[in-house]
Amino acid sequence: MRRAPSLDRPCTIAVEGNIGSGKSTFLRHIEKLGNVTVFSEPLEKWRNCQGHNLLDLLYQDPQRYSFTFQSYVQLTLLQAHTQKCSTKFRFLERSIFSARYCFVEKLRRDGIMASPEYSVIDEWFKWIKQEQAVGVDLFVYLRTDPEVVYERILKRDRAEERKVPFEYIKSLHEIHEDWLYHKRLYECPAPVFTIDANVDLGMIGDEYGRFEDQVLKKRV
Ligand code: DGT
Repeated sequence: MRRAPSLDRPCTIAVEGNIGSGKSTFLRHIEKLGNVTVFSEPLEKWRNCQGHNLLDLLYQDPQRYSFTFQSYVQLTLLQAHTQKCSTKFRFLERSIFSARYCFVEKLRRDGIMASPEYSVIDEWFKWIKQEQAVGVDLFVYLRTDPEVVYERILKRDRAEERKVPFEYIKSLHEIHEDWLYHKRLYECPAPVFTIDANVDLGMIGDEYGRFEDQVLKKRV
């Protein structure tokens, strides 16, 4: 059951897309427009949970640490969803929905996350969805080709991601596509605005402008 958004709740927009699709770049642009609050992905929390780099542990030993990682991802994204803000729009980098429907889904399909671990994450997720104010009004999908984001990941050379294989990125792409574009995986709890994010990130202004005209200006 979805909670009805309260009338004074800001319009909540979750920015989604494959690893390296340009979510941070998009959000840095949006932040400059003013009258918005941006909750960036809690990556630094994932890298330092009481001194533990959970992201690194996840990639080093996914069988052992995927449950640990997804538990903390779910908590930190819930914290982002429920943070108060006084602006008309608030933007989230990712959401509990993509964590569950894309990443946990991938771990389950690959048999990396054990079935009881998956069930516990899923029960938490269902409880959060029902009991907490995690409603999203719109998803922005930064749509990319897996080859393009893979190049970007190699180029940015984030230490934890050095061993991520192309196959992983490709199948995460397919899951995002099935969820947000073809809408044939789980539910999509809000409309989706798709942006072509293959364009070089330095020249993506036209795509961003289309979003501002069709979404932000219409709702002011
Ligand atoms: P951007 O700005 O589009 O380049 O975004 P990224 O790539 O900095 O951010 P994101 O969320 O796509 O990924 C950051 C890292 O965290 C990346 O190695 C994938 C990982 N990650 C994010 N969320 C989850 C999750 O729920 N589960 C798993 N297993 N990994 C996740």
